[in-house]
Amino acid sequence: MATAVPLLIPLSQLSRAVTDWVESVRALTQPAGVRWCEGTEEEYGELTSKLIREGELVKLNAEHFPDCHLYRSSPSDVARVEHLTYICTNSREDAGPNNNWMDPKQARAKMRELFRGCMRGRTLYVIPYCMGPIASPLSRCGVEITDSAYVALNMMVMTRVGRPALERIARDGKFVRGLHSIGELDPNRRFIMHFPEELAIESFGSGYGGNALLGKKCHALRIASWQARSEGWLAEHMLIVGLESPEGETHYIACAFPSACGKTNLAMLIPPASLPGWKVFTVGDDIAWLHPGSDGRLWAINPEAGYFGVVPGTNPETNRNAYQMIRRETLFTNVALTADNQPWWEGLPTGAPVVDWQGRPYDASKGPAAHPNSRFTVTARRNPSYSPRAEDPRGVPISAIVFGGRRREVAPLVYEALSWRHGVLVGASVASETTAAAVGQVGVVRRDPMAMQPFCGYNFADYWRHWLTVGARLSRAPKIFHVNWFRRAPRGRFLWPGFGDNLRVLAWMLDRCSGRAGAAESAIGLLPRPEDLNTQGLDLGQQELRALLSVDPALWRKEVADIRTYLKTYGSRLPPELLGELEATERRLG
Ligand code: OXD
Ligand code: MN
Repeated sequence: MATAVPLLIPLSQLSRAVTDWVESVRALTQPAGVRWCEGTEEEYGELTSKLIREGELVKLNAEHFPDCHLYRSSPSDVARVEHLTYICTNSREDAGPNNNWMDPKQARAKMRELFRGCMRGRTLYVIPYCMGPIASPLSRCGVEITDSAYVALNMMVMTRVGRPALERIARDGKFVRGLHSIGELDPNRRFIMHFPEELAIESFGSGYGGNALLGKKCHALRIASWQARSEGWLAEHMLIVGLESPEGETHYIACAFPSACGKTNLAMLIPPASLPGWKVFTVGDDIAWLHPGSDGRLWAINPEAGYFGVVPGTNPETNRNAYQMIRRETLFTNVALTADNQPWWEGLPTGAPVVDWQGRPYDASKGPAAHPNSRFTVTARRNPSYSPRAEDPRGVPISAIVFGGRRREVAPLVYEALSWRHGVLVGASVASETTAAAVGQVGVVRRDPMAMQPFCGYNFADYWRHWLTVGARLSRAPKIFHVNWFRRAPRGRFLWPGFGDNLRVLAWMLDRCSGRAGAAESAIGLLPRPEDLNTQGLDLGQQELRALLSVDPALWRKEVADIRTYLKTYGSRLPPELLGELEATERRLG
């Protein structure tokens, strides 16, 4: 957030296209007032005080959590709603079997009726924002209109809000229009609609981050993935992290894991004491925009400016950086409280909850104290491992792309794809157990290609084709890997320690990128031999290591059959290259 500067031209006069749109939304929604957000610290303080006065925010213990607040959402509004999220393209096939589709005219008419008069008695906030460093040619802008001050606060942390964004919009002549109202927070009158052909989003009836902070999933993934295809780049659900080896060589990697599978932890990884000399720098923890550069490499920016992370499980052991980072200037959503008004969540080694996430006296028989999808919102600048390159307008060059899922069995700890084309199949085949980040059953295995199942704004078949096209333009393409930190022993215990020790696997990858590490061929790709992984200082037996690196042909033949059934649902639009790669895997399995 910037500090206030004297205004020369009022914000509301900087871009005619924005002003006209705001006026048409004002006429439809009939708010009591309109506020153009500057994104300054003063404004953040002012909105926070207003919400405290209105009983919507709780100020937390100022000694232990200075400038931290708690927001409690409606109990029926705690996660993304994939079944109410639509891609509204003129042709149904363009949205694909991976999306809910609605005819854009029908969707617009439906939303118009929901939005009509919905802001009476409320303030309409106009939030001009930039996704990505303001001076980067890779960044893109949008304007969100919302009637939620909580959403406005979150957007000020998660994006670059205010005058520079609006100036850029005036120059670019293009922006994503995001209209949001919490409505009555009625799950039966809740829709998240995307109109990629018009660069527009309409979201009604939810205040939850992924449904309401329109710069995040709606713009930076669903709309941006569509824009990226027409402009020749990729918008991906990936963290970006820089790893500096003891020899001083830094590589950046981009990793796609489904929601709540440890992306924030990996992005802020603390090297274990037994791997001295390594340094880790966070560029982003959730979204990457990847552009082919003129040097044949893939360059990445993080379009976000903050973190909207899952709180439960965060502690000094799992993520020391995040634990430190969220001890001041943090907005918590749906955590529990201790007797002295400190936030509390499952996985904290100290303190005890007395009030649960719904504001009721804590009663263990009623479920967890903090909601499993409770969140922190905090500026990236508070992250002790924030990369000095994160604000670089050119982005960072990517050496490796890593896909992963949460699988008890089948997928080994790590393997390397044989080529970019094979890597696209590996990404397209990602499967993972579902988590609390979305409404629905938790723990069921589903296909989540490139971790984009909830976020790809168009037909996956076209998206995979686009991946193949982008790869063909890269003379120095990143290597592609797959990881599974969640493999279990037959009795259910996790085989791999995870967290900081994941660096051991990443170190092997980087050595593969530099041509220094060995690997063994397998039917599904290249795996480290036990001696290729540094396991020094780990309490890991040879048998466990072998289990982690094993590929069971019988299980994999079944997996390949499953993948084929899944890919075939994309019909004739499916790039034949993917089936070709799948057949080659099948032949290797014998
Ligand atoms: C998120 C998600 O909030 O993926 O990042 O659900
Ligand atoms: Mn995410």
